[in-house]
Amino acid sequence: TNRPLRRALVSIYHKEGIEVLAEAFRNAGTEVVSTGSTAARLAELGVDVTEVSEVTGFPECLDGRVKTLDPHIHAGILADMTNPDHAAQLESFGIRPFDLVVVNLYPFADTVRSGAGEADIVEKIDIGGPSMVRGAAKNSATVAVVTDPADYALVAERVANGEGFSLEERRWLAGKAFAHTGAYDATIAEWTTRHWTKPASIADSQRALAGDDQPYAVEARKEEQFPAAYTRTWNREHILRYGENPHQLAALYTDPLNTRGFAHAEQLGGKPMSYNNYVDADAAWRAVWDFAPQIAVAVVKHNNPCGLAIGETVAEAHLKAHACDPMSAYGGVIAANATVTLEMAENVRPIFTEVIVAPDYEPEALALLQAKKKNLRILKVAEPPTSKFQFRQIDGGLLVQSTDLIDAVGDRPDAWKLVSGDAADDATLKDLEFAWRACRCVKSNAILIAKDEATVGIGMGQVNRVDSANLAVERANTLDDGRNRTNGAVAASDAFFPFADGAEILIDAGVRAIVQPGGSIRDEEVFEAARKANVTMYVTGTRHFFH
Ligand code: 93A
Repeated sequence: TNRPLRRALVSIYHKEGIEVLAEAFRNAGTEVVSTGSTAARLAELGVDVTEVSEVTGFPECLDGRVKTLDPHIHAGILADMTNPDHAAQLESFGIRPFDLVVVNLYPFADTVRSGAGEADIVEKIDIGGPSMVRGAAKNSATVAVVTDPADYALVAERVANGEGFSLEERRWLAGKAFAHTGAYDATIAEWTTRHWTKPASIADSQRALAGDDQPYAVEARKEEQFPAAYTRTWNREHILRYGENPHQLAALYTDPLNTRGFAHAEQLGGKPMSYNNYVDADAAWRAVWDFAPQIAVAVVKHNNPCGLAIGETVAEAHLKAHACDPMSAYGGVIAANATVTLEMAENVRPIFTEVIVAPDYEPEALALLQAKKKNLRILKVAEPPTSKFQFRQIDGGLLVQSTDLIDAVGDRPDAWKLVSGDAADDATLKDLEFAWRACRCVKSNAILIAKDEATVGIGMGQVNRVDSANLAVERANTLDDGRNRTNGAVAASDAFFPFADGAEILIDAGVRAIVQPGGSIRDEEVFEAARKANVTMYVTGTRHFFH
């Protein structure tokens, strides 16, 4: 089934690696047909090359938009030479078949990422290239197709030894080629559907055609915010050492249209990032940005915060966050939403830490961490989190939701309703606001106790709210120095109290104010428990489940 590579069609945008091909073609005397600048480069390298326009009898035109789109090329690619009728037809047209097609497509994603304008981006939508690739891949019965420069050496070997590829090998190449054009088109679809959204005129016409005189149904409005399918493909950035456990495979994939976001963190020191490092550091990174423009630091372990605080300085925020639960902070991940200072770096130095992530580092801070903490993974991420949507895989499907951003960044709790006790004074209100924002990054059921804009006890991930409340109180009051940190503190609950018992645990522990969504059918019982103890309670009307 091997077919010698006697005639090749080569059209490659990136010319890296072309020397390898040129040398093989030259020595084997392969007939090479090629497009404009590829032909020029091959000729420079001493290959006897035929221009595509010579084969088609038609000049490349429309600024290169039409080069290879011609039956003289495509019949040569698509003729199944194992079929005598195809062979006879080609013969009658005076067209010779290709045995090899090597294509490297216009760099669409690179052009988007470079920040180029729309006209440049559109011009980089390759039409002729994918047509050749798909034609050759369809006709793997007789044609070998190569889209991956990593395979050039393989092609050179098979050109040189005169053997070409077997059917099995051509099919493998065809699969790679279809994956390549599929991903290429998916990326184009992602960009176009994101940038060219449904205009009101279309929505109007569709509504009229459906006989709907209602002004914009809610469902329709929601639907328009989602693409029909998530078409974007992801680039495999690198293989990770292992997954959540050493026996699991893992890799990091990134969005081909984006160089932003946590996945593109710049690593300035330490061991390679592990799967769990990425999960925890990303959680910590998202947590601190809920507080911007205030300076915040989070310490995260196993995807949950074991300390979170805001401060006048980043060093102060870190000390406050660390003090919440120094035992759990061992081996944790630290995130800051402000430049790490030398003072903070000195405080971090004695603490065993897996990862630190921040928008930047003072030069002396970075030097200290690099010199004194060789294993610490130091990450720099220039911008706040970018994801507007979150994805979660379920078996056979994908759940998509918009990111929970309500009450983040600067929203004042004006809409909170006082349901028990006196209105909070400014300091208490600040703590309540802090606690309410902080409980968003705690796995449900979340009960979070805070004082002086720092967490002091966090109850997370429990299957009932009473356990979470007990855990939060216990964590707050088990420091070596025996301090009672719940007395006079405030508490937040990520969702309503279904019964009064959870709230009562907090009240008995001495908290002076509680914020929670409200909405339980037993709200009155919960409010009554707070009123009896003269504890301030606000309901927010929104909740922050986080599973
Ligand atoms: O503009 S195109 O879509 N029209 C075509 O007919 C065509 N044929 C090949 N782009 C086309 N190509 C692409 O040109 C190839 O995919 C390759 O990326 C590039 C190579 O052109 P050159 O050899 O002139 O650099």
